[in-house]
Amino acid sequence: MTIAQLAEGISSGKRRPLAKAITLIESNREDDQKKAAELLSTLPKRDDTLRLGISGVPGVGKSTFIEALGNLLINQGHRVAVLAVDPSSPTTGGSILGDKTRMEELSGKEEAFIRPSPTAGTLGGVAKKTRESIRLCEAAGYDIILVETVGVGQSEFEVASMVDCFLVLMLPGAGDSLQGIKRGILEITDVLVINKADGDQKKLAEMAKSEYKHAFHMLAPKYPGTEAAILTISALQKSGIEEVWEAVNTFKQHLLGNDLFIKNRNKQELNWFKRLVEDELLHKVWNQKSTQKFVNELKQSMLAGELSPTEAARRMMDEIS
Ligand SMILES: Nc1nc2c(ncn2[C@@H]2O[C@H](COP(=O)(O)OP(=O)(O)OP(=O)(O)O)[C@@H](O)[C@H]2O)c(=O)[nH]1
Ligand SMILES: [Mg+2]
Repeated sequence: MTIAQLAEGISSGKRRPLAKAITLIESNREDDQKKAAELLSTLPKRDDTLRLGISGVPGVGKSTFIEALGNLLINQGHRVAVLAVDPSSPTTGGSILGDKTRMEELSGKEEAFIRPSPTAGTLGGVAKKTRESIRLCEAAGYDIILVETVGVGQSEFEVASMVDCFLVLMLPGAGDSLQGIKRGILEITDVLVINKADGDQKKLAEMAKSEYKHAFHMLAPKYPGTEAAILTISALQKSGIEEVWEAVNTFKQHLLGNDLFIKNRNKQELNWFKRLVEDELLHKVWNQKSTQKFVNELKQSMLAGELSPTEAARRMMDEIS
């Protein structure tokens, strides 16, 4: 299949070519990477979509929530893609979307596209593929892209930097230990959802809600004029899901109304470009054959106490510039 045929297949909205294209961009082979770049450049860029990040600790109910929200959106006429950024190593085997059983109804629907994350490599590598997969899904006519990530380590920050709206799922009772929640997470959160607000956890969830509210008041808002929305839901009982979607939309309208939506996407794109260049540059600097000998000499001199790191860095810069 040629790239043009693949692009045509994607644009026609078929799932098979889309899946094939994602496999192509996930490949690390150089010729595949070239083809992937060509493919991406032939596909149109869309700004009428919504990229929603969904994060939360293992077991908080991400899959159950995505099943409920995804079905609601499809019933409203949307087409929904679910992608994952999974920082877990292949040895621990924690694949985020491995539990497709929790998304049984959604994964059977024609209007849904669910893609498990690639085998974990470096986080930056997985994130790179996810960014490109978002573009492919949009070109294939999916207007809502859910990017799921497990709330451990750096992955939330990666995901927050590639979506329009960042939603965090929390457990009731977690409010007791607000200190335990990384302040940085609240700073990047647009919508905070306390899940499992059912049965005897209902009261606990309401308490957590007011604690989070208080915590947000102590922070500078992510965007001027808006406050993070805080809601309680039960993903299992499918209650409160519509309200979450309303909160996401209110947030999106705020961005659109203040000309921030596109600005934000542009900013994300330029930041990503900058990071790619920096990564490549660093890789080149440390791995280029011609500088290896020089670097080794500098290291020797430093260890022998003949050269300070500052002076060594200065010489290194002179050498490569
Ligand atoms: N009581 C209650 N249980 C829930 C709710 N949502 C999910 N659960 C249960 O919590 C467990 C974990 O749910 P998942 O949806 O698999 O959670 P997850 O965040 O996707 O978990 P990982 O994929 O392991 O990160 C399951 O047993 C669900 O049935 C809820 O709203 N209320
Ligand atoms: Mg899950």
